[in-house]
Formats: sequence, C-alpha cells, structure tokens
Amino acid sequence: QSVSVIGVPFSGGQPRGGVEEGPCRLVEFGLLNQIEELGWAVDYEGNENITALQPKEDPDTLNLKQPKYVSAVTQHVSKQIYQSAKEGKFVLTLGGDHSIGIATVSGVFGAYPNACLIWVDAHADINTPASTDSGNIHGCPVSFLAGIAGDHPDFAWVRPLLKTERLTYIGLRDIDAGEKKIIKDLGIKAFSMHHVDKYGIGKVVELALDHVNPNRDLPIHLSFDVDALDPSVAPSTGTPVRGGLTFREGHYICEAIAETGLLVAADIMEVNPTLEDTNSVYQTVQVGCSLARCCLGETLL
Ligand code: DIR
Ligand code: MN
Ligand code: MN
Ligand code: MN
Repeated sequence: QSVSVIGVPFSGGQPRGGVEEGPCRLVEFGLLNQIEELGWAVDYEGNENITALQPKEDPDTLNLKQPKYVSAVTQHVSKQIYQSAKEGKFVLTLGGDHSIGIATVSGVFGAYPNACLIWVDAHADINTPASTDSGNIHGCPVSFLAGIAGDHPDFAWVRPLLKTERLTYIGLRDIDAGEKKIIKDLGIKAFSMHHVDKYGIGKVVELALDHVNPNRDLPIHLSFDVDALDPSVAPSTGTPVRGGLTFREGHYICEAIAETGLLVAADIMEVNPTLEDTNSVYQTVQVGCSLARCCLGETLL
C-alpha cells in the first residue's frame, strides 16, 4: 500500500500569513517516517515553488480575494492529486489554508466519481461569491465543488463533482447566516457540536456514514480542518472557535473512518505554526501528525 503525501504551502485563501509553513513543519516533525513505520510506501511532493503561480495582478473579482492565485494553485495541485489517486495511492494532503479543498476534492472525485466527502470543521466553508462577507476563499471551497457558486471567471475549470447528498459535516459551530440557508435549502446533512454533545462522537460518525455511505461501499474523502478541534487542543490555527472537538473525538473520527477500509484520501488543513506560543505550535503540529497517522490506520488493531 502506497501513499502520496502532497504538501501545499499556500495561504492565499485567507489573510493571515504562516499557514503556508504548515506542511514543512508537519514533515519536519517526522510525519513521513512515521507513516513509513506504519508499513506504507511514501512519496512526497512539497510544492515548494507554488508562489511562482502568483499573478502580478489579482484584483478582487465577484467579492473574492486573490481569485487568480487561488485558482492557479488549486488547479495545479488538483492534477497532482488526481494523478496519485488514479494510480491507486492513498492521497494525504497537508495544508495550507482550506481553499486547497477545491484541489483535493476535484482531484479525488475526478478519480473516484462515486466518492463521498466528510468535512470536519468548525466552519462550513460553503459560502458562495455572492454570500461571502469576508471574501476569503477558504470560506468558499465547498460551494464551487457542489456547483452552487454560480459562474466565476477565475474558477470555470472547477467541475461540480460533489453531489450534496454525498457530503456531510462534523464539528460545525461557526456558520454564517448565508451558509445556514444554503445548508437548509439543499438539505445537507450536518453534525454540529450540538449533535456531538447530544449523541456522542461514536453515534455521530455512524450517522454521518449512514447518510453519505449507507451500504459502506463508496470511497471516502475526509477533509479535516484542525480548527474543528477545540482551541485548547489545536491552538495554532487562523480562525479558532471555542467549544470544539476534544483530542479523542478528533482522533475517533479518523479512526472510525479508517476502520471502514474505504478511506482513499485525507486532508489535514489550517495548521499555522506561526500563531501562538512555542508550546501551542508543538501541540498543533503533533496533533496534525497524529490525526494523519490515524487516517492511515495507526490505531486499528
Ligand atoms: C467565514 C470563516 N465563514 C468566512 N470561515 C473560515 O470567511 O467565510 N473557514 N474560517 O475556515
Ligand atoms: Mn492561509
Ligand atoms: Mn475549513
Ligand atoms: Mn475552519
């Protein structure tokens, strides 16, 4: 079994610098060796030259900030991910901000059209160009993937490969009014922190899988924004929100999905090793690595 680890040192989907250092910090922490020790053959693409894709001029377009840069980077990376997925490799993508979800889902669903998506996040990341208040594209990737963003000149290449019934969320607790309406109107199945409290994480993952993968026969893509975790667990991230997943709840999600044997791709996003103190950065990088290892079966017996 073989895994392609794809680092995307990119912060252009939101305003805070530093998240582009996430992938190299995860790798410096030993992630690639750790994965090899689990028995995987590992190849790594660090995309160190991705800033060369930044255009000289990148005016706000239909409310979105840096649309040409985000589009160029995500299109480039989506091809790498598609290629690796097509070769039958597990694809582990390290962010970078969550605008990169445009790349991961495009690549994975290109190779596995019947896949389902579990988006673990404090945020729904489903703003459209019309609904976004911030203009930050890391708040919008799901709308492009689901084909509800409307025409945007810079993102015409993104195919609407994600059917909303094949999408579910876990961990939500900071959703914009426009996003709430989209989720309601489209009937998207979402498990907020309220549901985690009410049912427990074991039941929530089971219900989430029952919705997107009722017969447990479809490939699964897990996109994990570390801000889904409580800020006490993953403090070094750009938009922390109180009341998040515990250390174990976060790991349980990865373990339970890995246990299905259907997981084909995972994203570990929004680790920003320049935010907060040294200990906070250590905690966040460490938890990022350990979530990734759980996706690759570390804790399965
Ligand atoms: C907000 C925040 N919904 C936005 N989104 C974040 O900017 O669209 N996503 N932080 O991770
Ligand atoms: Mn960023
Ligand atoms: Mn996110
Ligand atoms: Mn988030």
